[in-house]
Amino acid sequence: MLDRVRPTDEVDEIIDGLKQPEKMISPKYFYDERGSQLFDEITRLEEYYPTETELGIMRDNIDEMVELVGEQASLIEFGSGSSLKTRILLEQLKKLAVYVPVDISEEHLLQSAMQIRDEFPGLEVLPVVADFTQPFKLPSPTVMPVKNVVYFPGSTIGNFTHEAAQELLEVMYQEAGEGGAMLIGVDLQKDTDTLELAYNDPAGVTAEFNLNMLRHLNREFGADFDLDTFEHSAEYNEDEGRIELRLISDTDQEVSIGDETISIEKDEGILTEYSHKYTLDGFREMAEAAGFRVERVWMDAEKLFSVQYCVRD
Ligand code: AVJ
Repeated sequence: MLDRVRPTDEVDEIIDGLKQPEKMISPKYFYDERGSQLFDEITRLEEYYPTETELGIMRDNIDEMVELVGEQASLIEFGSGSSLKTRILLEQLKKLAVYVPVDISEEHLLQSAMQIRDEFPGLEVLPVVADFTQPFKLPSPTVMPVKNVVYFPGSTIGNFTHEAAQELLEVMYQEAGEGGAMLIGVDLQKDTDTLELAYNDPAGVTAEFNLNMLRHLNREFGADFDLDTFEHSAEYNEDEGRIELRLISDTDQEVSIGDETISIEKDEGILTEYSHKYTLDGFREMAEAAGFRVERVWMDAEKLFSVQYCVRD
């Protein structure tokens, strides 16, 4: 009967989140096909400054980045490497030993690895299917790398709580290995209006992106959320330095998923994403606690976003 419904681990995880005192669903459920398209659309919005700003920082400082990465490095990307930022880097890093994209979604990873191979014929590309929040084994490239450089663009680190981000930085430190480094995009704290506008675009694309998560859960995990009864909310929590995305129920209701029925009250929210914003000092402290030294920070003129090169001492 439920043969269209996917693995129970994931259903269990979703149910578990909905049973917490504050209901939550992991942001990884944003990204079905439509969700990925909507995110793409978000990155092209005037109000959503991070993508364009990070791209600008990459383009303006690429020579210095290439110099720091050096020759015969292994570039290990946390994430599938489907972005334009990765291409800018690969385009300029002419003497890379190997490029290693790491992602949990095998299909997406292998597809984007094939594309990268196509676009960069001389480059060895060795994708690794793994959950990069846990230590994983690196592949053996044909050319022995001089050092490992972990690349983590897009301020994806912002999705993690400080505790989880700290652990992730420690995994990056391990994967960087002796003499290794990390190149990471980190979004910065700024005025509340700018931040809230970036996640409440007037065209409603972010709202659609947020609501689409429920459509995804309905289709893939047999839930029965009524999308018309939820509203998008994105607020900046100044104390925590993070944008918080929620879906707010406009009525008392029950939702079923798997064998469970979940009661949701009118005005109750389901937390769908944190997007942490850092200060330079705040990020440096965490990088240092993981064993890195921040060697170079590049920013745009308005200091909206940073790209940081951190070395393992
Ligand atoms: C892909 C996690 C970096 O936090 O800005 C954009 C996701 N959510 N608009 C972010 C997102 C809503 C994005 N990250």
